[in-house]
Amino acid sequence: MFQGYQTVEDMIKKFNPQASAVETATFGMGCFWGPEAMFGSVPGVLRTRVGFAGGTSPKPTYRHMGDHTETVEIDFDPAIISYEDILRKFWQNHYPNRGNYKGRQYISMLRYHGEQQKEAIKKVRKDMEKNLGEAIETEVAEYENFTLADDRHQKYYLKRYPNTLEQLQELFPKPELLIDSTFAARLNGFVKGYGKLRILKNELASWDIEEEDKEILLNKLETIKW
Ligand code: MHO
Repeated sequence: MFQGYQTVEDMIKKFNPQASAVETATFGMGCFWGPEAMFGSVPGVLRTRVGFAGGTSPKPTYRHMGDHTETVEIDFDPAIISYEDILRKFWQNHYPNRGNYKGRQYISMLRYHGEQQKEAIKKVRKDMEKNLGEAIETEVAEYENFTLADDRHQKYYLKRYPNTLEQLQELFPKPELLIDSTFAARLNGFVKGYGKLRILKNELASWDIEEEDKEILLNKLETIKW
């Protein structure tokens, strides 16, 4: 049986597709479980995690979020998917003008990392407003902080499949390994109805990792009972 490893860096080198550059996107679009699954299924997305951002209160948690918002954070390879593509998916997959019916917990929110992302937001926002026929109310500001939510919220839909999770735990025996695994992000999307097994298999073939490690992941796909 595969013995696992000690650090997240080891896991990333072994099992995640290697990217020449990594960019981060931070956003809120309602309950964070769903968008984590959706973005997790997208080729070019390397890692997904959920937490709290956009507020000022210290040490936010799910029960005591203060003025923070449920937030999804993704690391992606800009050579495969652009930040503009991510923004289009973001606005196409939620209605940004619902108002703040539950305080700030579920507001539509973007936190940009750098000037390029800021400009991309302005540009895509204009296109999206044209499509929507109304002004978009998404709150936009510079990224300041992100606090990881407790473990039960990470890859939430995957966690509803204890059998699958048990099999993945052989490869990713610690919570932080599961959080940073590209494979786990894809499966979290898959169990929620995003992505296709056949496409995932093809994508795996393109990952820049050792053949024997690809085999380990493919073998998991075959042995997990869906
Ligand atoms: N279960 C809640 C949403 C949870 S999400 C992490 C509901 O459906 O209202 O906010």
